[in-house]
Amino acid sequence: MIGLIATLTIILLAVIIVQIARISEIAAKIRGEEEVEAQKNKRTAFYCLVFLIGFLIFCVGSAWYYKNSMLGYGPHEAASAHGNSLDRLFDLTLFFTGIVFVLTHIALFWFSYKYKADKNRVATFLAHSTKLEVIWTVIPTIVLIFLVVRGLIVWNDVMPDVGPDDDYIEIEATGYQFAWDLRYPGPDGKLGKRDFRLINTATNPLGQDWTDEKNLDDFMPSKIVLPVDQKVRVRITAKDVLHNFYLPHFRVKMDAVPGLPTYFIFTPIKTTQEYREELRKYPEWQVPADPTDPDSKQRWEEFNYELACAELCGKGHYSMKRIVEIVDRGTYEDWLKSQNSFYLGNIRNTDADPYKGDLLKIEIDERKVELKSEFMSALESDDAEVIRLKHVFFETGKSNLQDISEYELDNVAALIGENENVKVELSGHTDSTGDDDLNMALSEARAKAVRNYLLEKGVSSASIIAKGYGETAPIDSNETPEGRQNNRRTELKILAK
Ligand SMILES: [Cu+2]
Repeated sequence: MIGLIATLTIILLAVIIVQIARISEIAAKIRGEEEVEAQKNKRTAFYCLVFLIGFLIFCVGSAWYYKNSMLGYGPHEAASAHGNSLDRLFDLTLFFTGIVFVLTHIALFWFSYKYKADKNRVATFLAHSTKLEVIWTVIPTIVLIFLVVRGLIVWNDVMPDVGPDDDYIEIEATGYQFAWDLRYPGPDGKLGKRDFRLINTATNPLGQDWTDEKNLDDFMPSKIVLPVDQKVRVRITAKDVLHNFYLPHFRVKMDAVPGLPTYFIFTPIKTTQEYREELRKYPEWQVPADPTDPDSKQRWEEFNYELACAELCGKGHYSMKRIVEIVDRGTYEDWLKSQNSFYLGNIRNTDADPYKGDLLKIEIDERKVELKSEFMSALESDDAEVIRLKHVFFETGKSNLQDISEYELDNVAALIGENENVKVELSGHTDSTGDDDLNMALSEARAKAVRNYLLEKGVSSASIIAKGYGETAPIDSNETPEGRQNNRRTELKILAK
């Protein structure tokens, strides 16, 4: 129906235009060509003036109407430390170009009006005017020098790299068609080495070199989380074509170039929640986020900072969005703890792992924390809780401790030493393979070996007893290799505290 009306309207307009043209032709014949031409000129000149006024009102009006949607205005003040200086630079440029824009438009249309065709007037011929040349060279030069110098000052303020003594977090973003791989350095605070020859889409998307220990704790989250008021350096790279790392709310924008690492340094100064509170003051943000569901949360509540790709890099370009969350220091630390190393989750003890079978420093450190919290909660608990000494290993069929057990046992010795009144039982357990009596003897010998080690480390003999349980207290099935492995174990139980 709408299509039909539109078609009819167009046909009607065409007919009207043709008719007007005909009437003008006939009128021209009657009144003479010249007079009609003069009238046409007058009309056009008048329309030029009308257009000028309408156009300028439209420009100012639309800027006013959309002012709260523009970065740098309304609720969209920059959320980074450097952002404000960039915004003011844009304001300054807009001020000068705005003046030029208005003046040139007024001149253009006013002249068209004032000097419309007049048969009594002859054009002035001006071959050269030094004065004019000087004016239109000197004024733009002064304005441009001012803008360029201001720009350079801001550039030098925003773009320098971090110094050796700076306190900053370094993260990494790698663009590819069509997503970002994000990488955080893990507890050591350092990103590990990469080599493009090691890239494997399935098992090693970034080509991390696992022989570099700095890689072992790196993790790859699905969103960027950063603490407020903390300087951040982002390493930016790309794997295939040109992308662009763009955080509009922080005024961060940098090309991600394959083979040429770039970076950007910024300090977020508003948490996501603080930014939402700013938006909340504006009526256009107080409407349901989902227009079809009036009960959905409001737009300001659903707001999130985002990372986008600002390079038109292919047809899936729009999907390169990632959420950015700015939080307080405590929330950030908790989030860090909840993240798991890519290496430990995907590579550890696979064929790609150069440390297959070895115990790693990060595992030893993690275990120390875990053992301490198990020991502490056993101390606080009213039940006699059992702690499994996961990192105590013996030579097969013997009671000789393997060297790597020392970490775990040194930690146990320290924990008992810190709690003077504590009394513990060390128990040895075997699986059901082989003779019952031999298993009992072996488990006793192993428990004693652990006790002896702890005594050597200065634990008082009154606080530990050692006991062998043989195969009598399994915690898993003896039918499977994993079950049997679980049953061969050393445990610690707190008897008194
Ligand atoms: Cu892209």
